Amino acid sequence: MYETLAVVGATGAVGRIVLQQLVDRDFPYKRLKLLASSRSVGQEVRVKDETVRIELLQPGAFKDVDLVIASTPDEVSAEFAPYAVEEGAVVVDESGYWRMDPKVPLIIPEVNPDAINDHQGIIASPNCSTTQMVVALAPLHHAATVKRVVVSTYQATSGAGLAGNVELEASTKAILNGQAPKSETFQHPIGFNLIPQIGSEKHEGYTSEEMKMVYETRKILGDDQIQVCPTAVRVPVTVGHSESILVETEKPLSVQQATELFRSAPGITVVDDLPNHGYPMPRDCDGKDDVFVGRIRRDISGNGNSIAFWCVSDNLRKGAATNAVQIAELLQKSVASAN
Ligand code: 11C
Repeated sequence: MYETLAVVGATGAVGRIVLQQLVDRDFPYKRLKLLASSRSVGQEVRVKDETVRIELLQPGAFKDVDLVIASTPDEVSAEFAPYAVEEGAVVVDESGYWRMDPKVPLIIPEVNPDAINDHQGIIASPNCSTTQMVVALAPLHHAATVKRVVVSTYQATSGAGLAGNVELEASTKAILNGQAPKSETFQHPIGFNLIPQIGSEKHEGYTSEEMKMVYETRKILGDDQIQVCPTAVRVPVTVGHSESILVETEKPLSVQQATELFRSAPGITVVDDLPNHGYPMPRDCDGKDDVFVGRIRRDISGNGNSIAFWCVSDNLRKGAATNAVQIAELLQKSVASAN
């Protein structure tokens, strides 16, 4: 067992859920250490039946730590993860910094658990919009080989952290009160709006968020031939990313076969009853750990090898905290079976 667990970034939108998940999932550890930047040092956080004081994230902080779950901006992870590993810890990292490093496994436990055996101290958890899409694509890929994906996302403001939700509320209130809404976290006012830009320009007019969906999907599914055409859009919803996905497979899949594959895949709940208005929506998925799939239908514009569906997941849970804690559970199991 990893005895001393450190959570880095425990006061952020994802870090708070990591702590809650550790309790809810009865994650085994003997000692918990919370680390953060100087802004949060000294704050006390209640975890299960103990009060833990936040300590400074700095070299030396990991000398007594075995396992780290970190939710920080990329530049923070770039700096601390190497010294955490040097000091003897294994880091499960939720930032984008390490994901495409060939030495770093990028893991969704339901999809590619065996990749954990190759870790060299850092294990990355994917971007939220990638994770839910790949959980849904994996059973189709294994049965029929995914060739091409066209995806449009409808991403919640909490993807930008607590500040994103604060801005949505302030922006909505300002507009309702006839005032000019501010936009500091997002590029434009988010109240009563949609913003078709998440991240910065990265490649041929695609944003960094969109290119994460391209590169990370290929790495997790272990297939560089998969073509992904993403459009990532910020929407005025606090929690729960939604995605409209069209997937083309090498072998044809009927709607019934695709539905059966979704139903029997781990981590997926199918909600698909259009006549009775049954389909996944962010409000219903908030606070849940699964990836929800519905509106499964034949691509009526295609040649018989493509399926369209709708996919929703809590971006702070399966898209971030839950996946990271599941990776940590996988590590615990691999350590237990090695002993
Ligand atoms: C968003 N997907 O919704 C982003 C947030 O690479 O982990 C997560 C960024 C990342 O804004």
